[in-house]
Amino acid sequence: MKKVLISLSAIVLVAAVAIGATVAFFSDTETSTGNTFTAGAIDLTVDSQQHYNGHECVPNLDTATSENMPYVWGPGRNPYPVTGTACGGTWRLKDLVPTFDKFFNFGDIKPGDEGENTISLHVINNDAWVCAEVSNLSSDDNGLNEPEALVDESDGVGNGELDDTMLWTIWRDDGDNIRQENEPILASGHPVNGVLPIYDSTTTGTPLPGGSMTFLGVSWTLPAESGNETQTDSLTGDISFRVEQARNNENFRCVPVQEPTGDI
Ligand SMILES: [Ca+2]
Ligand SMILES: [Ca+2]
Ligand SMILES: [Ca+2]
Ligand SMILES: [Ca+2]
Repeated sequence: MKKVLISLSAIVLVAAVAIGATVAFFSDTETSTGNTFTAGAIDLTVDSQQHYNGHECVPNLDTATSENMPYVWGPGRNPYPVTGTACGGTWRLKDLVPTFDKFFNFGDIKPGDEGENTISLHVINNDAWVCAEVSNLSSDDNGLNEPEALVDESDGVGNGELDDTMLWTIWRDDGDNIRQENEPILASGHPVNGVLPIYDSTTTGTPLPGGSMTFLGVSWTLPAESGNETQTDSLTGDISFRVEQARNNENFRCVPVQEPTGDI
C-alpha cells in the first residue's frame, strides 16, 4: 500500500513538472509599488508681539495652563497700560482665527499714545510669495461729545477723524521690534486700505524661502498734537496675509496689473 502511494506522488510530481515545462517562457518582472503624487504644503502661520506705550504684552506664566495662555502687560515707565492687567495682540505661532485674533484691539487710546506690533510670518515647506492687505477700514465718530462738537461738525459712520490723524509705519524688521536705519519702510502715513507686497516679483524679486520666517514691524501713534476731533472715534479694519507658491509662478505680483479692457 505504501508503495502505491509513493508511486502516485511520483506521478503527480511528474505531471507538475510536465505542466511547468509547457509554460516555461522567458519572463521578467519589474515592480514599483505605492506610487503617489503628494501635493506640497504652502501653509502660513503668524505670530505677534505687542507693545503699547513702552509696555510689552507678555505671557502670564503664573496663571498659564496647558489649554490657556493668558497675556498681561509687562513693566514699563508709562503708567498706562497698567502693568499686570490683561492684554491681547501677542500670541505664539499659529493659524489665525479671523474674528478672535486681533493684531490691534484698543478701547481707550489718547493723543500721545503709541504702540508697535512685531509680526512674524512663517511659511511651511515651500518657497512662497507674501502679500499683506488692509481692507474694510471704517473711521467712525460714534457720536459727537461736547468738546468734540466744538471742532468736528461731521458725525457718523465714515466721518471719523482717526484715519486722518493716526500715523502708521510698516517696515521689514529683523525681529527686535525696533526700526534700525537700514530696515526698509514698506508703508507709512495715515492708515489706508490697500495691498502691500512683502515678497513678490516687483519687490524682493525672490520668494520667502520655505521653512523660514520674515518679520514686519508695525508702529502706530495718535500724535500728541491731535485734538478733540477724535474723541470717542473708532477706526476698524481687517488685516490679512496671503502666501502663494513661487514655483512655476516666477512673475507673481501681489497687485495684479490691470489688463486693458479695450475701447471705452
Ligand atoms: Ca496656515
Ligand atoms: Ca467727524
Ligand atoms: Ca529692527
Ligand atoms: Ca470725530
